Amino acid sequence: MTVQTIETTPYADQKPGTSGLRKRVPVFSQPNYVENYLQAIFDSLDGFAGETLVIGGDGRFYNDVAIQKAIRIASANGFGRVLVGQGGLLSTPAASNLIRKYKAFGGLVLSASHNPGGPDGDFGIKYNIGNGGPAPEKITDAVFARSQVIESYKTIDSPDIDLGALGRQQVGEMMVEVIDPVADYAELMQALFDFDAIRALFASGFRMTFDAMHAITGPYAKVIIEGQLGASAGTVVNGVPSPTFNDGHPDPNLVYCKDMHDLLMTPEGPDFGAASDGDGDRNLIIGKNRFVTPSDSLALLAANAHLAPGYKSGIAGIARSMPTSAAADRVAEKLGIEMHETPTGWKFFGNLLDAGRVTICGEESAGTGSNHVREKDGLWAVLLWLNILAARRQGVDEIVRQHWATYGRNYYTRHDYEEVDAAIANALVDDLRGRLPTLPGQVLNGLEVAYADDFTYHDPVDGSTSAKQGIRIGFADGSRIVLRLSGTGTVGATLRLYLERYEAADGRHDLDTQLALEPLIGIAEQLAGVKARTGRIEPSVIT
Ligand code: VG1
Ligand code: CO
Repeated sequence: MTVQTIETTPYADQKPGTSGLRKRVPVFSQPNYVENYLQAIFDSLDGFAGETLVIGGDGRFYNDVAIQKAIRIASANGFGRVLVGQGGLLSTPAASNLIRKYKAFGGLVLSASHNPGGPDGDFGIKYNIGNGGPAPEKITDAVFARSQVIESYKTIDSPDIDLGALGRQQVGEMMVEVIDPVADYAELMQALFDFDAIRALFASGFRMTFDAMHAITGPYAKVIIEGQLGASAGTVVNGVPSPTFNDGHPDPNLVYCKDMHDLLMTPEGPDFGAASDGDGDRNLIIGKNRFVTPSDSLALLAANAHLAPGYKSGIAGIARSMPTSAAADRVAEKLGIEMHETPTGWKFFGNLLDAGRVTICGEESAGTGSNHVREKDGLWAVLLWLNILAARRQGVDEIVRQHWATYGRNYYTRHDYEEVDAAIANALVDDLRGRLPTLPGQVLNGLEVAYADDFTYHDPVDGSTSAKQGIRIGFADGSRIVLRLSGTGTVGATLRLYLERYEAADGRHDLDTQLALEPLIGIAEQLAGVKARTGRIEPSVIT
């Protein structure tokens, strides 16, 4: 086996987005495309000679091909050891845990999350640093810059390793260890949650359904929920990872999990329903007759976390992404703990978690997590919910209603306009940005604009600044309109419009969400003209 230096030329489009580099498989399959990007990552890092690299993915189409390339390039660049999940599989939070637990230098997470997979579907590569979390902007910017001038990459002429066989295999000077993808993660969950109490809940007749969406969490959920917690066989559905997600869309929302939602709304249905996405970092929570919005789930988990052994001495603080509703802010206020508002994307939580300033983080896009890893964690959220249900001996609906009666309710929705012409989307955002200074003080549909800006984040830990993170328009009554462009799409542009209205603790909490937000939806259209300018009659997805 000899190390080789192969000449190459740059690809212009290797700029990482919200969560690493995401492109269609045909793009990733171009000659040297993966090799260039991996070499650009390694060229942007220092001091990894002889160190450990964790590699794993959600099992989607092209996962196996990319992993073999990554192993060769890691070996040629001087890593000492690679830890890879059996079959090339690792959920995103499990990869984060392995990096931390085995003190790896970093890791490669191969996934396009909730985007569809297959020969024409999406693929993605994300680099995580030694704390287990996504690389900060400083590194992703350097990787992009390097990818634009790359002239060669290093690899080694070695045969493919057998990803099916647990144990050690040598690749050049580097050792590859194929490990059980589930064991370390399950051990971590046992340390955080009261498994006895959850086992007793299931033994008492509590029924749940967990939809793994033919994606990565199937093996994890089967071992933990059916195996260790004793839920009946068949609780986990769609539990075998498929390279094409069975031709589905592994996005745990009310569109792609409609059947489960409908089942939970019937008397015969189970007590609790949950789902996770392609790479296992998102979660959907539905109780009997009650869908819990991700923003509410964040607030509820923060308010009740002390009921789980891992958080019994309380939480240090909460962080949420800017477009996430302010429901969690009210919990932080009551608990007298720090509250942080960060740009979209998990990488912005890393510093706050590392500094011990926050314990629980969340995003409106179905992501919640804690300081146990440095990624959002779908199964963690499900297990924390189960722990809370077991401890409180109440149903989800009752817990949610009591929460609103204590803190008030933040009605919240997100309207996505997908595959919009990029030029139209950019012009629309630029125009609105230009008019922001004129808005404060104006009264629109009876609501007074309190502030209007393009969100700039000042990281309180490292002092870095991230500008242009999304337009925020706040009203005197606490309502908000947020507009931003997605950084994860692979076709055209996706416009995300986020709408929020606060109803106090003694207000009405039983309104239909879309109706409750109708006045704000009207104002947003008046200000941004998304429908008028894109020619769309309605959003592609409403969550
Ligand atoms: C979306 C979500 C964001 C999330 C990101 C990655 O980004 O809005 O909250 O962090 O996906 O999630 P964007 O830029 O498209 O709005 V995942 O599950 O891909 O790792
Ligand atoms: Co994901």
